[in-house]
Amino acid sequence: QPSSYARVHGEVSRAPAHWRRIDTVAKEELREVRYEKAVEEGIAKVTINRPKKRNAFTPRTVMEMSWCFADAREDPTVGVVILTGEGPLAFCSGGDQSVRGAGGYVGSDGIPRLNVLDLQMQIRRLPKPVVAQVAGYAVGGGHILHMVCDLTIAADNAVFGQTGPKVGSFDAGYGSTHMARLVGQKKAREMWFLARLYDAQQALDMGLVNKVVPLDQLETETLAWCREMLRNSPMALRVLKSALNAAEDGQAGIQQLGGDATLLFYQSEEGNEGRQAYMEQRAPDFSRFKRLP
Ligand code: S0N
Repeated sequence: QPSSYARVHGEVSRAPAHWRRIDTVAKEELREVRYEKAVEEGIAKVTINRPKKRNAFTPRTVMEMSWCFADAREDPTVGVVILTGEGPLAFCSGGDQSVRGAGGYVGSDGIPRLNVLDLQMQIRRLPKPVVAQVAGYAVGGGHILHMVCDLTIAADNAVFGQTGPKVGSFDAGYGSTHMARLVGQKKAREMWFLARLYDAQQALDMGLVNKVVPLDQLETETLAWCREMLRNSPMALRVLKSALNAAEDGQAGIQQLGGDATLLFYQSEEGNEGRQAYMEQRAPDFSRFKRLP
């Protein structure tokens, strides 16, 4: 006896799907982003390259950044990633308002997207430090991108702020909640509700950035911070990033931290005893491993 829903809508088809096999996923060229590596040092640099638009991002820009961050994650020679904007005038001015439509930012395929939200999570989950190198404006969605980076080095000409309430947008995710963790609830509400802009010194004073330097020393200073981190234990940095994320990110944060625990366990003798025993079809012998307090 079909349900009343099935009587109205018909039965859901149980026919086999017509699968079309896809053997390659095309590697795309970078048009709106520049990607570089200091290979000998283990530093990757992602540069938003739309200076005429103050490095505003389109869905395409965001996709290109995402491909670069994926590469930096997968490349075991990369230890630190820098995110920056082309030129001295802007780090990033947020979503490109000229391609904003109903439902998001519209790319050449005509599909509206808010894919910068995925990029924010990608940067946050990348198990290597990501450093924002900020000259000029970091506003709107561009301000959020620097906030989700692990560290921010700012030039003395940097300007920070949210413009959303002025242009009819907002970020109620990390853009609000992570900001409040960085600068406190009152200041976060001020930044969002009044949509003012703040200079580099003000940003430093409220804990939004780690260091302010003259514009002509920005890259030198950023590189020095990267090199200092690269001297330290990559696993220690990885687990610390996960732990600091986990305090904010709920189950997703625990999953990241848990993944790091698994990674470490797989590298241990104790973890390998289980695998070895399975492969040798014998009972595992965990008796030699201490139960530490
Ligand atoms: C950055 C500002 C303050 C720079 O002023 P300045 O130096 O006087 O330059 P302008 O003459 O204003 O700009 C130069 C040229 O660049 C164009 N341009 C600049 N910014 C943008 C932009 N964001 N979109 C499109 N074009 C931009 C100017 O039009 C000018 O072009 P020409 O030369 O042809 O006249 C100043 O430019 C400024 O205030 N810009 C706008 C800042 C802004 O409001 N950004 C958008 C804020 N909103 C978002 O970012 C939402 C983002 C988003 O995707 C999102 C959505 C939902 C949930 C989350 C998010 C998220 O981001 O996380």
